[in-house]
Amino acid sequence: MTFILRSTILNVLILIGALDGYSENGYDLWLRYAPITDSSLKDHYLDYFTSFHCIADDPTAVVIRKELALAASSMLGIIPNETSRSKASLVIATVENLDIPANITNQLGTEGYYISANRGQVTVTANTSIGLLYGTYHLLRLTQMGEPLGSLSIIEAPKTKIRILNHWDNLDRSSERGYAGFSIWDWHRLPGYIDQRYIDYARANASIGINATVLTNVNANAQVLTPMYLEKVKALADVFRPYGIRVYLTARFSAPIEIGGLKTADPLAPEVQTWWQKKAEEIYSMIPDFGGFLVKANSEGQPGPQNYGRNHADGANMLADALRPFGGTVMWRAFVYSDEEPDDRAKQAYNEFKPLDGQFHENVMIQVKNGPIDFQPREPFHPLFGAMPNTPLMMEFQITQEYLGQATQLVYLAPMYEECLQSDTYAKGESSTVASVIDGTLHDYQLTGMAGVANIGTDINWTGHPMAQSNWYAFGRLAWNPQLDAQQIADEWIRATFGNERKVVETISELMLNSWETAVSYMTPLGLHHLMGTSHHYGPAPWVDNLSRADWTPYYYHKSNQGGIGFDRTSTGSNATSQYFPPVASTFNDPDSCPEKFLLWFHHLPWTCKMKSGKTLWEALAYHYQNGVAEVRRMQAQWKQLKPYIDHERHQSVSMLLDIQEQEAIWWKDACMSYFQSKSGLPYPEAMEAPQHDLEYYQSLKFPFAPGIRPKW
Ligand code: GCV
Repeated sequence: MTFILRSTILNVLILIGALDGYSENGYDLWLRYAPITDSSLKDHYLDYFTSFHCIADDPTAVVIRKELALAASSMLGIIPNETSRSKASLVIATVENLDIPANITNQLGTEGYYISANRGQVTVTANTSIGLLYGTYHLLRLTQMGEPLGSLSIIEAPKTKIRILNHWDNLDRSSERGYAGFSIWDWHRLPGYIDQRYIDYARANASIGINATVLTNVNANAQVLTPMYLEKVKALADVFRPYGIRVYLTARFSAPIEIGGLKTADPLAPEVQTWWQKKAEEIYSMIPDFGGFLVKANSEGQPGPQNYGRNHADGANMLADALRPFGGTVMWRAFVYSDEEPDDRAKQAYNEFKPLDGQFHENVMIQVKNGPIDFQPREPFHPLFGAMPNTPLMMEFQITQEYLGQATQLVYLAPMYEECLQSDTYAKGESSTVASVIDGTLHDYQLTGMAGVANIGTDINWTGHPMAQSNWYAFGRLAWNPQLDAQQIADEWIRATFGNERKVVETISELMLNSWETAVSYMTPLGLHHLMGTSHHYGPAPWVDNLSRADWTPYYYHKSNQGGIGFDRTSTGSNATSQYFPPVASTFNDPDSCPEKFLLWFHHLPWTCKMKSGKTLWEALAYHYQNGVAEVRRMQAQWKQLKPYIDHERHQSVSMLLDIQEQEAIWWKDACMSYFQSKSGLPYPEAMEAPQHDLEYYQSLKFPFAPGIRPKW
């Protein structure tokens, strides 16, 4: 009786569910492997996935077999049958088992692959099992995208060596600038408890070519280097190894004092050097493929070599020497600035690091943020790119949206990454793009890499905002190949995440590709930057001008007064423009040639000066803020049209977030324009919707529990 009642209720629920559409919670990311409903396409894929032959036989091959089974059962309703090579429609084998011409195998390196199709058989081959895994994921991506497999000939190899996520995660599971719940690393239950999330995290990363991860925050805690925590790190490294992912840790420079009982952390002190050498030995005895250390030193209160009168090269080289016997790398961050230094914050990293070019040991890389301030909605490229020919520089992008709408706003970041990567530094004349610095071709770097500050947490959909998954995906794809374009990446991601329906692909693609420019427009148009609220960085607070450090106030960056607005970084101002190569330096230096998107980054200009459009600067500012709001409203309308095509849960979730985004865009416009009006004294242009509240209202807003703030311990 109870059973009958329960099943009746269940049927009703299913019926209601069916009326409402099915639901997905986003956990499967871009590896959804949605059932293929088009019968001819399904028949086509059945031809290739029904039987396979996999020659590799190691833990990575186990992963390949499992992924194939998962994908084929979900997309095609079959479990592929493992058979002999001659009978198989899909062959996955390293090159020594096949007859592959040397001109192809030579291009594959240790992670590349070759996919070919011949007489009804698809072959994935590589020099290594990891290459086979990457090739398998490529094949599955094409299948999810509905691409035919009959005439494939694809040669792929990554353009950078280290493609790494940086988790700003603390041992208490809080995550600095994390907006998707807690850290996924369950330190307390490690090493005994292996969460399924670790495996799915590894699958997701491997599917886009990410091959490394830094588990801990750059604002580091030395405890992670103690034996108890290293056991836990080892457990994670063991899970990730078959997926080709190496584990790195952040090294707190003062660890020898804090956990080693020494009196100093001076990099030139022999006892400090010995301590790190022993620590490296200990780590490698547990984790033989340990990647190395990421270090934030002498920045925002972190200890470093300068505490002992030494420089960054002294500090980095000491750690590098400890790691070198084991093949480890030091990634030393160039994110340094100090309020005790009177020079423009935008210049300080260049000033400190450029003179050290060539002084770093060969297993050191300098990790440079994309722009010279700090992951602002839009920054010009960092002047260090191109300026250190003798030191490998790696890129640091932020995937988590600290300054770009956190987890309430839809902002697809690939166009921003692309703008930076395609910027021409002119370091060696035309076509010396940032991408060519990063992939090592410009200066012949032996070490190359790209880091992304992760946006991953315990939220069921991993990234808080369902659409923010695209930024994790885009980072991985661009780290693999910095030349890819944002549109192609969006297309792949949308098809895997929401399906191949044309209306869905076209609408979401347009919406995503405009979203970054839209956010810049309603937050920090025309080169404005760092207008965000203190500490949490959520929402506008351009009026803040009285913190203990001037360089943490928004006022420092916009300097608006009755006369005008903007930071004068020209030769008559801070002269930051001189850190760029000609002709970039002169282009930025002259307000007439400076791209308007960077105008107020480099120039302090009168409110009434004329823009290229004929508008005054004041009118142009108002136009951008208003246009940003209008564009969010367009995004809402576009998304609404997709209701019949997208499952209820994900559609509803993005709809609600777009409503929040609209409110936040209005808030940005109103708060910034009322504040700037208090300086310019000019009337709002007619086309701008008047602010909903007065300036005092916006100034009174407080967010003491906003997510992602650095814990105080
Ligand atoms: C991890 C910014 C962020 C900090 C971050 C720092 C960094 O200042 O607000 O949370 O610290 O960048 O990149 O080190």
